[in-house]
Amino acid sequence: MKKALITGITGQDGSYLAEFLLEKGYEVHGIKRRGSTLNTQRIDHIYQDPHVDSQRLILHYGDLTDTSNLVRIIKDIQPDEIYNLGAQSHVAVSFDSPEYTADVDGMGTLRLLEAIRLLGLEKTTKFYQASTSELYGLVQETPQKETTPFYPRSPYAVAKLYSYWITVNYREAYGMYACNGILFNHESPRRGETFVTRKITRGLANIAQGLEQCLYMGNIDSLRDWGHAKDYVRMQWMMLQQDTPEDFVIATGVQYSVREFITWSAKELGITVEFTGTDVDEICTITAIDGDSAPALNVGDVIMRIDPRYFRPAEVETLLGDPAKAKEKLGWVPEITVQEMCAEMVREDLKTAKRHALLKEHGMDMPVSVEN
Ligand code: NDP
Ligand code: GDR
Repeated sequence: MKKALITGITGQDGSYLAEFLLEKGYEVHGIKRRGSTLNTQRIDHIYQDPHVDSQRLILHYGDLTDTSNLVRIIKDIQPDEIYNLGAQSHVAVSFDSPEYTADVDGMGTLRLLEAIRLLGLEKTTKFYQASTSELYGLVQETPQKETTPFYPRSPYAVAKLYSYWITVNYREAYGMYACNGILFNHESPRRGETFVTRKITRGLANIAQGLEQCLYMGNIDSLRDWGHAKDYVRMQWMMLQQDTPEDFVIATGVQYSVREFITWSAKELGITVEFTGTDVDEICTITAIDGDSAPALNVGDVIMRIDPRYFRPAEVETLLGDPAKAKEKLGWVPEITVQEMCAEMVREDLKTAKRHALLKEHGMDMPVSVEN
């Protein structure tokens, strides 16, 4: 039985990858952080009781900032594959916590690679690094492909640039099977609540049910190439099944604006909207309502305003990937469109919002977190 170790198993990608590898028959190990509250919601449905035999999902406490912890875990497991998905992954937050982001997202990768080397596993353990389209930042070429020069625009992207190159370096220096997936934005109903797509689908679902008043957004002109996380974790695994390690861009090859994502999400709730005004005065107003998903709303309601607090000190305005290499060499093509994904996210968030609204109606008010 193959053994995989996933850092960041409690995150969006980690949870889908764990599911995927369990289905493939792997023994899956994951590193989880200790928190003051439980943080395993995304993997609770695949949790396996450690007291029963044949447990194939095993969690270990750990942290990418803790070298001895990582060495001990890897020594104990002797994994065939390591997927380094753990990161402080929020670009805006990286401007607030640049040093911590560098430590986890940059040095964390080095710690794992060194652990593999110190333990003499460089010829047996394959290594996947979660690289990112944020490396392109201020884009030098469109669409972006494996050979496009990098120009990172945030402490997050600069830390990930270090990880990208240290992964290439360990491959070249020590002959390790180590590779980078340069993944463009990918989302799902499990996306963290403060990334833009989920903030929109969850926010609008809450507004439709009368649990929130208005969505406050940053740069809605921003253009992204969005795919579905399920499609992207499949590719992470495929990259480690080749004869030789290589780096791949994973993207859909189509880009849309944040404004368009808001329009689709509203449509899924039966709401037609229009955007008026410019810059920080731009607003989004309801022009028609169809169906019964938005009982709390009326035509003319303003459901989005701009709040400059969500502007970034340096913005990545546009990203568009060219996945031709992944298609040609690995036969990978995304199966879920961004519009299908948006609809799925809205449906899931609406279910939750309806539950909260029902509780509220019966006097069992559970505050909805609007921190974003
Ligand atoms: P998430 O933010 O959903 O998950 C991040 C994971 O990393 C969580 O499990 C988190 O644990 C864990 N983590 C955070 N800090 C540490 C630490 N110090 N030590 C160990 N683990 C830590 O990210 P995604 O699943 O969306 O992304 C996975 C990876 O892919 C990340 O590296 C991200 O930067 C990268 N990436 C993501 C893209 C995307 O669009 N989603 C695109 C390109 C790259 P906890 O649950 O405790 O917070
Ligand atoms: P990104 O994702 O920064 O691309 O990083 P995010 O969803 O946070 O932002 C995408 C774009 O939307 C704009 N935006 C807002 N973003 C947030 N979060 N909140 C807002 O209110 C808002 N308004 C507009 C942003 O300015 C940006 O232009 C994600 C992360 O998953 C990274 O870890 C990963 O590496 C990259 O995707 C690829």
